[in-house]
Amino acid sequence: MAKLIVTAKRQETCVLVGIITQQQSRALLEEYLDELAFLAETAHALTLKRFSQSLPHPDSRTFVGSGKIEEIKTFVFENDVDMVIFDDELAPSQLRNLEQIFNNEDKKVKILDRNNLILDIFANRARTAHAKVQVELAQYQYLLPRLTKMWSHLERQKGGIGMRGPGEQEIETDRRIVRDRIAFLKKELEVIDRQKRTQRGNRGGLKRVALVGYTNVGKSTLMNVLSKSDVFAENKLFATLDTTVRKMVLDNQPFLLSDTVGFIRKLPHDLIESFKSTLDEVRESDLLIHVVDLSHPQFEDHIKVVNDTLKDIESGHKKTLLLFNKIDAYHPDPEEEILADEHLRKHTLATLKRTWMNHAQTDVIFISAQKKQNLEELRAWIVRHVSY
Ligand SMILES: Nc1nc2c(ncn2[C@@H]2O[C@H](COP(=O)(O)OP(=O)(O)OP(=O)(O)O)[C@@H](O)[C@H]2O)c(=O)[nH]1
Ligand SMILES: [Mg+2]
Repeated sequence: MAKLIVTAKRQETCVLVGIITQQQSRALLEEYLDELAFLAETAHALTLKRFSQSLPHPDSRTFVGSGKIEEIKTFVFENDVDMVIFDDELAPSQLRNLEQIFNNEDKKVKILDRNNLILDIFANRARTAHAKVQVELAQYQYLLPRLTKMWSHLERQKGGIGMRGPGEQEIETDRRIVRDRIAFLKKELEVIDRQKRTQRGNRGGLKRVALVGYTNVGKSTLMNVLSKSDVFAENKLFATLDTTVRKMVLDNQPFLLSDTVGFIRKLPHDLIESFKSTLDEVRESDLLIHVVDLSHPQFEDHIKVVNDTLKDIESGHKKTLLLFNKIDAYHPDPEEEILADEHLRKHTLATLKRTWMNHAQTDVIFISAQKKQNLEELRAWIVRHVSY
C-alpha cells in the first residue's frame, strides 16, 4: 500500500473548469462547480478561480477550446496555480494533451478531474484495511489507461493532491506493474470479502436497517443520536468510508443499524465497482433510510442521484423511508425577510411536508438529527418495520 505523503509546503491552489451545454445550464454548472470547490476544500486545496465555456460538447483534444485554454494558462502561470481541476472525466488523450500544454521546464501544473479528486479524498480518508484496498484498487484502475511519462515524472517532484496512492510510485510504475498490483489487490479484497460475509452471516437473523444518502446529509450524526455511539461526523465530504454497524434495541425490538459511505453525483465507476463489498451492507439490508439534507438547495437533485446509485447496486426496490434531515436549517427563501417570521417559516415547511407526503412514492418523515427534533416519529417507524 502506497503511503500518504504530503510534501507540498503551502496550501495547494487550484482553478476549476466546466462547460455549459444544452443539458447543463450555467446555473447548473455553477452548482456543480460549488460542489467541486467543496471537494477541493475537503482535499485541502484553495480554489482561486472558475472558468467556464459554452460548448455543444467537450472539445475532444483539450476539453475546452484553445482560446479558453490560453486564458486559463495565463491565469495559472501568473498566479502560480498548482492544479487545474476539470468537472468532468478527462479521456486519457485529453489528459495527455493538457499535461503537455500546462507544463514546461519551469513549471509543473497538475491536471486533475473530478474523479481524481474524489479518489484522492477517499485515499486520504480510508482507515481500515478494507477501505484502503478498495480505494487503491479504484485508483490503479483509473490510472492504468492514463499512465504517462508526465505522471511518473511529476510524481517524483511533488506530492499532494492527486498524487497520493499510486501517484508516488517511482518511474518504473509501468503498466505491467500496475496490472500485477491490480490482480494482487483483487485477491486481497476477495479474502476480506469472505471474512465480511462470514461476519454478516453471524448476525443471528436480525432485521437490518441501512442509512443511505448523499454525502454530508447527516447520516453519521443520526447514527450517533439514535445509537448513542460516537461515529465520526463533520462538515466535509466523505467523512465516512467504512460501514459501521450497531446493534440497537427500540421498544424491545432488536435490529442492526448501519451507517455507510455517502453518494455523490458523477461518482467514479471504478470506485463503485471497488466499493461493491462496502455497499453489500446496503444490498443485504432489509430496510433503507434515505437521509436527505433539506437545507441544501439541490436536495431534489441529490435524491435522484441516490436513487440512481441504489438502482446501480440492485437496491432500488427495497422498502425505503425518505427522511428529510436538517429541518432546523431549512430556509425556504434566504433572500426574503420571511426568515425573521418564524410563523411563516413553519408554514412553508408545512407546505413542503404536505407536498412531499402527497407525491412521494414512499414513507416520508422530517427531522433534525442535530437538534433532536421529531425523532420519536422516526423511532416509531423503525419499530413498526423491524417487528416481525
Ligand atoms: N443544521 C443541521 N446540521 C446537521 C444536522 N445533522 C447533521 N448536521 C451536520 O451536517 C454535517 C455532516 O454530517 P455527517 O453526519 O458527517 O454527514 P454524513 O451524511 O455522515 O456525511 P458523509 O459521511 O460525509 O457521507 C455535520 O457538520 C453535521 O453537524 C441537522 O439536523 N441540522
Ligand atoms: Mg458519515
